[in-house]
Amino acid sequence: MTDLIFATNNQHKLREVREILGQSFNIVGLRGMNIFEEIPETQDTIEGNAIQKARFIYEKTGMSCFADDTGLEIEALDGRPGVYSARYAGEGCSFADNVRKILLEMEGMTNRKAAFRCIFCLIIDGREFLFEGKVNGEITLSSSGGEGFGYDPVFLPDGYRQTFAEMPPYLKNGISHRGRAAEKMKQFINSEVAR
Ligand code: ITT
Repeated sequence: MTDLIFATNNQHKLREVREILGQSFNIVGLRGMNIFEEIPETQDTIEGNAIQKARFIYEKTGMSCFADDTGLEIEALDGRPGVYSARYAGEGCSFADNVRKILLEMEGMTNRKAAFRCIFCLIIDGREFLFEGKVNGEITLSSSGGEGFGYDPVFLPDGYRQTFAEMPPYLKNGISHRGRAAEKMKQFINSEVAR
């Protein structure tokens, strides 16, 4: 069993990653470590924030850990909300506030192309490794579905007729940005670390 701390305060991400990595990994979230403080996320790239979050927790605990930073990049909005996806509608905003804001900004736009991009930063014995996962899709005209979190109700992955929020979790995890990044990290750990 591989023990890893997941440097996240987002319980949805924690649930997804546990499901993707499976039984041979023991993934402990920050609550499980009794860490309740906000981790600084002050970089202006997704990579930079993933590294910053993972380093913060590694320095605090000295234990193997990883972080996930994710952004929704919308072509017609010049890549926004991107690295600012979490607080796009302002400090303390809800997922619904963010969704409302992008739907409003995109009103009347015909180019609805978007992608979720996710970077995992893994730190083991002080060594850092990055893994990327990306999924292309479109922003729908309105929200639908009650699964998932964040922008899932308005993200329609290419090749599917359901938004991420309309899919059962296993289906989203099988094709999502996070699923792809986590799968790469899993292969790396199984082949390079856990031999
Ligand atoms: P941590 O930093 O504690 O991990 P966070 O929610 O702040 O949690 P991010 O900085 O990566 O995470 O923020 C990305 C935001 O993008 C997140 O708050 C959601 O609104 C959205 N997001 C991330 N992953 C998503 C997914 O799989 N589906 C839909 N929206 C997602």
